[in-house]
Amino acid sequence: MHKILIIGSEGQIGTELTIGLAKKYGHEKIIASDIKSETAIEAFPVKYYQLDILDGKKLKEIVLEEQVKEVYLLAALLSATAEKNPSFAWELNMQGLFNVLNLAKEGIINKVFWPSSIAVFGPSTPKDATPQQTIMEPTTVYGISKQAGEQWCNYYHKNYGVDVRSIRYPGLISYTSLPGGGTTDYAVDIFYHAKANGEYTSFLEKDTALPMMFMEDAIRATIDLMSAPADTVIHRNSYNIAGFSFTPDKLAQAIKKKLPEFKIDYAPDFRQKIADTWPNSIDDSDARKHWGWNPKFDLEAMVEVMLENVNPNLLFQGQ
Ligand code: NAD
Ligand code: AKB
Repeated sequence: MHKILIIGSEGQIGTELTIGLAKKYGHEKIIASDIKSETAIEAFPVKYYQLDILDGKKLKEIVLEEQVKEVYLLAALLSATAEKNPSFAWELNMQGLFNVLNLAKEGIINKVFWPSSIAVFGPSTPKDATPQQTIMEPTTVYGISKQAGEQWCNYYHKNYGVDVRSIRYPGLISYTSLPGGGTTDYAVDIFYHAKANGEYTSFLEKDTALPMMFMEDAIRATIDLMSAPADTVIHRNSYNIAGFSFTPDKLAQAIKKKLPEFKIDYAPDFRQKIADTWPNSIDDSDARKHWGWNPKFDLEAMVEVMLENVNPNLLFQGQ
């Protein structure tokens, strides 16, 4: 019975993907790992290892010991954090990927999931309905690492037959754990502040439109892509997928419909410059055609679920 390893299981995506995979395949098939000393995942407990993805030797030991055949690599520095430490971000985001791809090249594992991002696009990319294949001149270290990572995934697939699959996630919105240092984090933070004290100061301008998605859709997309027959996965760099797009103002209006007293103001910081280089909206027709992608959540449905479920205590525990 082969097993599935998640690296970066304690993060915003990892906490929900670990549970999603455990529900689908059974908790005994799932191994979670993160640089953190212990796991905070209580629902669907799975075996957990403390692992630094830069430690290729320990990674290989765990993979062999547990007979892991499939790896989901989520450990990375996100856009805002990466700008504060570009050389470490490059090392973590690239070397982590090589450590996993090389296990596949050696035939030790069979399948890899590695997430890319809308950050692969840059100021010269068409901003609306950004196509799958287009100009990509990212200006952040995060975007450069994701674009290079995409090319390496394609290279390992074409030259070594590695079955690697990838999605360019938009900004992801969820309530189970806090986001980990991205430019789209405002769209999660806003719900905690709306519930805690009815107001929020956005670090992006009122009219900055960005592509976003509710986490449940992102997890379903990830599991569907990884379960799709190999010959339907045509793009081996990464797939565009889209949920919905909004500006801070539009999100605030949607929250106000549920919490009429809610107030927002704006104090853009360094993340504005990053957001200004990213698309407004994404064309995901190839993902729809090739492996049946179809989002379920729109802005209103997402706002309703978030307001119902965010626990403001989580925000204040992290301070
Ligand atoms: P996150 O920051 O919430 O989680 C990353 C996890 O990796 C954390 O638990 C962290 O402890 C762990 N980690 C950090 N360094 C590590 C190391 N050296 N070894 C092992 N674990 C380490 O990030 P996330 O939002 O869950 O994102 C996961 C992946 O998805 C990243 O590659 C990110 O670029 C990509 N992505 C995320 C989003 C989003 O909106 N969340 C959007 C696009 C792409
Ligand atoms: C970030 O803002 O860095 C991430 C992403 C879109 O890649 N949420």
